[in-house]
Amino acid sequence: MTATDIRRTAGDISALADFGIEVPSWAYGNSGTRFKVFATAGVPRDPYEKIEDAAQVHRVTGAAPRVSLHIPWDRVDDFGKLAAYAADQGVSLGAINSNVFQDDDYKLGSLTNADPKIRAKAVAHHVECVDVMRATGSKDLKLWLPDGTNYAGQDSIRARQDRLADSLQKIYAELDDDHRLLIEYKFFEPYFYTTDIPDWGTSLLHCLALGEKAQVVLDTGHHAPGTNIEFIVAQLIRQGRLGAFDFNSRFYADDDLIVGSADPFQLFRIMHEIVRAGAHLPDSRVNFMLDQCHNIEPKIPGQIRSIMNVQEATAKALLVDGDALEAAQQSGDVLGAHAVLMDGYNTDVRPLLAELRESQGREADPIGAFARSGYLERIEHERVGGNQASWGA
Ligand code: LRH
Ligand code: MN
Ligand code: MN
Repeated sequence: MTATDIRRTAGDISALADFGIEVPSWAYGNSGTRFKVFATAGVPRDPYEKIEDAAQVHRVTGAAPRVSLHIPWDRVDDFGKLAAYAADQGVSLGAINSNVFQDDDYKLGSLTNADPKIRAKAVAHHVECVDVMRATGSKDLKLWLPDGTNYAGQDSIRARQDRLADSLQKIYAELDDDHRLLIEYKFFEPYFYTTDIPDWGTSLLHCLALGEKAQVVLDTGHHAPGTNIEFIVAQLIRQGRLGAFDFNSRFYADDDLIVGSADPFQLFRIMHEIVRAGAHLPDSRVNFMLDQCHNIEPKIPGQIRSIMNVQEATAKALLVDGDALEAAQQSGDVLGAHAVLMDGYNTDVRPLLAELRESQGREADPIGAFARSGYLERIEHERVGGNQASWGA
């Protein structure tokens, strides 16, 4: 998208009609920390019920058309059948997330392990995930690597990077032409003396070595407090390597609370970089995903709120007057440029979003629409014995 195109869209939020946000299957199950997992009535008992819940979020928002799966949490016998069920529910299956953090064999690392047999096992898990993608029609394989070390001298930092590069190459070689390998980074947890992919630079270096189908995932919760995330967004866009977001905010143990809940301005600043670059448009292929759990709040409304927060931040970013901003920036008008940005942020976009939903035949208020649907009461009654669907499953 050129600067002229961006100017034409200023003041117009219609681009939001095609702006989809992917929801995670694990948001609907019980979750918590290693200290406590809270139980909630009516949580899904299997991946089918997770998809049914996710479909409710799309029904009332019109903005959550895909569901990410986590393997093995969402393993089923027939993934084609699961994809068909999703289609019946009005959604599709999105990114396939691998999991190398719940197996004793991976105590000293998975793709980085010094033992070639364990590395081969971790690579084979990703090959299984690629097979799942072929069955579901998913295009993105998402890898978060928990590997790292606890003690100085425990393992060679460089050798671990070499082993990782080698394992990643083997996984990359399995991808189909239209597949992508999305590599996530996280600066902490669980190992924290060294983390093997702690930052966007490390992720990007591996992506550059692999090829164009490898792109970086930016999980908003995976940074040190005070990090300027929008700078990272801008830099990855420049390199054509921003593959996806995991949206959340980092105020509960791991990182997984409702995005934009404590710092909506940060979310706006991120979406401003996205909109300025045209990366919100479907052909940019940036996958905007939520990676969240809802521990003390109701889960489906928690997801709906999250979708609304992303929509509000994006709408405000779309309202920033690109012409005025560029003119102020070019002329060195520091306060003028800042004021243009703040005008976008300070606009109440809720009526515009309500109008958009009504124009799509939906209720203006998605939270109210869900509450009135009776869905929550039904699942609380019908689903007995729902499982912990993420950590420790
Ligand atoms: C790791 C992470 C990663 C996992 C998800 C459950 O903290 O962000 O994306 O797959 O949480
Ligand atoms: Mn994540
Ligand atoms: Mn995380």
